[in-house]
Amino acid sequence: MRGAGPDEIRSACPYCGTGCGVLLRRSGAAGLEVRGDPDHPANRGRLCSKGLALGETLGLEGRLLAPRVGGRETDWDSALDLVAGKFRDAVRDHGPDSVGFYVSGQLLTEDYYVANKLMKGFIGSANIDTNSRLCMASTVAGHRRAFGTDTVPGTYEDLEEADLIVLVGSNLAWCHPVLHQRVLAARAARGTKLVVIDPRRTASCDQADMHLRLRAGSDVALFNHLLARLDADGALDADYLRHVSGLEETLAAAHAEDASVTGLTAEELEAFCALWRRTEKVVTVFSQGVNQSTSGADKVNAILNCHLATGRIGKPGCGPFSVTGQPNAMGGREVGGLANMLACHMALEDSRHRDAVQGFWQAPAMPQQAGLKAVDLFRAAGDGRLKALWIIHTNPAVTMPEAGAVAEAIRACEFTVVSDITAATDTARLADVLLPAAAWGEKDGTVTNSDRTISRQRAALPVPGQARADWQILAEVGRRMGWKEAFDYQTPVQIFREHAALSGIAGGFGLDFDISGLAQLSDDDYAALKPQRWPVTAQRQGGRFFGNGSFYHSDGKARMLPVRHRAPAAAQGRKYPFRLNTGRIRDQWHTMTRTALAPRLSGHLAEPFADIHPQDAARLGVQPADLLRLRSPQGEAILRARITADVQPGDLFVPIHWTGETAPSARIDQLVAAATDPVSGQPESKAAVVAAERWQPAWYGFAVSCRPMAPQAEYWAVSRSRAGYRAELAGQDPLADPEAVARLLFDLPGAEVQMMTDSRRGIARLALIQDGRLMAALFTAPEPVAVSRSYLAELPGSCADGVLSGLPTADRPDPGPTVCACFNVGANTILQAIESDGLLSVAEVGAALQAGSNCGSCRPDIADLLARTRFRQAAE
Ligand SMILES: Nc1nc2c(c(=O)[nH]1)N[C@H]1C(S)=C(S)[C@@H](COP(=O)(O)OP(=O)(O)OC[C@H]3O[C@@H](n4cnc5c(=O)[nH]c(N)nc54)[C@H](O)[C@@H]3O)O[C@H]1N2
Ligand SMILES: Nc1nc2c(c(=O)[nH]1)N[C@H]1C(S)=C(S)[C@@H](COP(=O)(O)OP(=O)(O)OC[C@H]3O[C@@H](n4cnc5c(=O)[nH]c(N)nc54)[C@H](O)[C@@H]3O)O[C@H]1N2
Ligand code: SF4
Ligand SMILES: [Mo]
Repeated sequence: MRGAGPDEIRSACPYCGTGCGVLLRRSGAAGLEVRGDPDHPANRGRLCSKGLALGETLGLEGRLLAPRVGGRETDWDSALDLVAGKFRDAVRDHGPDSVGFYVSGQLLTEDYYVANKLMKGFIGSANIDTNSRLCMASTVAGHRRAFGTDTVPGTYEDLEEADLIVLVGSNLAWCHPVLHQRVLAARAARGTKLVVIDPRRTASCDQADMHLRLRAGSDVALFNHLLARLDADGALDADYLRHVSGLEETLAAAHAEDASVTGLTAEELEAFCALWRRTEKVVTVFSQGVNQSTSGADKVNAILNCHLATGRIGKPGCGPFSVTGQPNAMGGREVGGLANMLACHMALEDSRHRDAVQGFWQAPAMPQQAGLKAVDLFRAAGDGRLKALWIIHTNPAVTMPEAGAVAEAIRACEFTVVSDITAATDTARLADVLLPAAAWGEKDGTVTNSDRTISRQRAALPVPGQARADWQILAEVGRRMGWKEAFDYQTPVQIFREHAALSGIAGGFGLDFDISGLAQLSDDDYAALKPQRWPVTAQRQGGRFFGNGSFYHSDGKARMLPVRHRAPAAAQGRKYPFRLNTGRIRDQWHTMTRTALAPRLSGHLAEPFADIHPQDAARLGVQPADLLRLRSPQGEAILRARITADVQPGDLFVPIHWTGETAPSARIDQLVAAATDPVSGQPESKAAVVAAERWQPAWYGFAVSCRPMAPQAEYWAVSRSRAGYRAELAGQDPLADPEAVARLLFDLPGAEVQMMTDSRRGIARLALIQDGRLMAALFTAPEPVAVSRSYLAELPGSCADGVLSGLPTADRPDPGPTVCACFNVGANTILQAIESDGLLSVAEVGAALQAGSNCGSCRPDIADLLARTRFRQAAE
């Protein structure tokens, strides 16, 4: 692979915590070509579908380009004076705890550092929390309980040196695709065993040797069982246990556990324990199936207990490995972005640490205790305790549990500010002031990935409109609140140096996070900074932690912690019989403000859905493509049913990505109760309870259009296609006048309407044509519309022949839903090639069609298609 060319700029991907390096080259006016950086240690040139499509998501469409107050554009001076004034007044009249910041693990370290310094050191409150509360908080709590600090002990190389990788509550194949590719490559090279622990069958199970479909929330029982078995079999590491306290109580708790709550068979449990016991090099990778739970911190400690007791930590190919979700989740932990942390892994509850940070910052006021955690922060905003709230780089009206109440709270709060790059988000719509931020590709700073590697993000595009980098906006407000010197930053490197110097003080206290070796970095050094793993001091550079058995508790030992299984907070019952699991899909990022702009990323799964088991579907009378209505005590949703045995009977799975902008009835966090882990404060996002029923509208619709649509129906979902937009619709009131619906939906007063109706079957098909070109088309029917969607989605803009049949013609075959987003290859194209060319393997499909030959994220889907055709051929 080619190294960086002279016109290429090195940066890092803004999506997941894998932290892949990218090379950016300017192309066209606002365009960037993006490829994987062959020299970056996280990815060595690889990228996944989302990283590869970055270039398609950078246009100015939908961007917030000027400050807005009360919906009106204004200049920076007015907006910033207003924000600083409101925060200053609230602090003066009601005290520092009357204001709050809610920030994001997607902020750059420099942005994050300034936000934390402003709130904790100068406003004097700890009311700054972050979406990492919904993401990493349980791991942070678990690490601190076991290690005395929040340290990820291992490195990515451990994934390649392990002989057994256990994925717990992690769909690595879709959520950290490049790491998954590294795991699969190592597996091919050395036969690494792969175990997936997940109640649901996911793409990560495709190449797994074992899939343990445990009951939701029962991970503690499983790992306690494992620990008890390891003990009974004499497989503990007595030597390493000299560095560990708490063994006896922990073993007692483990032996008392009843593993039957996992729902796994004795054979499954035995096979898993035996594999663990006989494999020296085990890495346990975990993420949201562990963290997002009311026993999240206990799940983390149950996993850490097994690694500590067997000394499988801090050595090549060994260790617990929490993979971070957001690109700078780790950086946020470093700067102390959580309401219960201080900068640089120092502890808010430790007065020596508080004094040291206060002295370093010359800070007028430091909070003495933890601030409000995310769920409580929004409750305080809703009930009037918070007088001013600033939300930066996150979309809580969609992604917080009880999202309906959170939206109400944002609306109710006297003064809310939102910094975003997108003008219309569910959260931005509720704010008093909108501040336009510079986006990825336009700004400079650093991020830290899952294995503690610090990388530079670099600007390659001009900052559009009046947008400013987040750190600049925060520093401006700090200065206007009266702290001119403390926030006198002109460039991000000044902030970076200050952060690195402060970490030296943490290092002086013997803490892990110490990058003081970078505190003297010149501007040029920062410009050229290569990816490097912390710590970075005169004595040490990167590497693993804990191999030598030295930990950060006052006795220098690690702690094993007795933990016991607790069921999820909400109990299933007659009224709410289903367990609602939520998570991610391969090609979308969170609330889709950026990924939904790339047509090829929308082609994989174009509509929100609920996975339901065939038995449950049959019981509820739900047919394929029907709509489902879900109800919880908190709210309700309507989504497409996908009938699949990937979920267990009684479980549902719904993706988190759809919003008021893309599918208002599918905002799933409206249904999720805000039950939180008592230790970490992290919400239980994966185990709400709901009722489900078939939702029978009067009509269903499918529409395509060159231009944005304005759907008005009980159910709708829009997405991007290469030719424009596509939408699913369903309405409760009988459709008296389809043409009137089309006119409203498409707003094309000049277009000629061709219509075909079949009143007996209640079907209508309309094409809107202008200058001989198809502008839009609408298909309605009393049952789910059966047309060839991926074919129709490509038609707008072309001459309109034959569109009303809804079916592909010989010269325009239907590619089917996108499987390979890199080369835009659809399911039908692949199926056809499999059949006509007799293709037998994923590699042969790649050779014939390119599909799956680039990032690899779709290889599991291709394997599925191969299996389906083989199955069909066998049955014929
Ligand atoms: N494509 C894509 N990738 C992403 C993101 C994205 O939005 N899109 N977001 C990024 C972010 S911020 C994050 S945090 C990560 C998240 O990455 P992951 O944690 O891998 O993703 P999720 O889909 O949230 O959940 C993982 C799995 O937990 C399982 N699970 C649910 N309940 C339980 C349980 O009780 N026990 C166990 N063992 N498993 C359970 C679910 O079935 C699901 O398959 O992804 C990152 N990467
Ligand atoms: N039910 C359920 N809920 C969940 C989860 C789940 O698994 N299940 N997962 C949770 C997790 S792990 C996470 S991390 C959260 C994620 O949830 P959020 O962080 O709320 O979602 P995003 O869509 O990433 O929001 C990022 C916002 O920042 C804006 N933005 C982009 N670039 C910039 C920039 O440079 N500056 C500024 N100021 N703004 C920018 C985007 O337009 C967008 O509005 O969701 C959580 N919610
Ligand atoms: S795996 Fe994909 S989303 Fe994650 S950092 Fe790499 S390219 Fe970006
Ligand atoms: Mo996350």
